[in-house]
Amino acid sequence: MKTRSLTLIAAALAFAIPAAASAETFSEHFLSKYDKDGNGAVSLAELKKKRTGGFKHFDEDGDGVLDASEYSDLKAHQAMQEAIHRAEGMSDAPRHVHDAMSIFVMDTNRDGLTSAEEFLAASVAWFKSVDTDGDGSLSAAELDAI
Ligand SMILES: [Ca+2]
Ligand SMILES: [Ca+2]
Ligand SMILES: [Ca+2]
Repeated sequence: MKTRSLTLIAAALAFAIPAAASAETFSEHFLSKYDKDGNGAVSLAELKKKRTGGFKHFDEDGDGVLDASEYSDLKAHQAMQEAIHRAEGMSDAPRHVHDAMSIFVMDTNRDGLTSAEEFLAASVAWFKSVDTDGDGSLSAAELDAI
């Protein structure tokens, strides 16, 4: 009987994964994380606040810079998120977002560390590249165009 119920669970999972695929678009996912005032768009202030929190989370020793070990934790976390989104059938947008948070982009003084300032500056540059109508906020349409 146990085998039978496992088979049923497997069948249910096989059904549930494609169903989840169409459940959330990239913009819905991004807005749920970043749009704190719920107006359907992400302002630069909202992005900075969320990214500042993210930086503090990964700056484990709290010295204001991401060293190689902290940076590799950040990248491992991002790779895991990308794998989950891929399995859910989301577009490749998460990878593009994470590419903008690469040390090659962020570490502008080339000291091998990412400071909080460098981290935020890269986020602001990314924000401006996605805000194609230049109104200072990221709409669902702009996010889905990534
Ligand atoms: Ca908002
Ligand atoms: Ca650190
Ligand atoms: Ca915009």
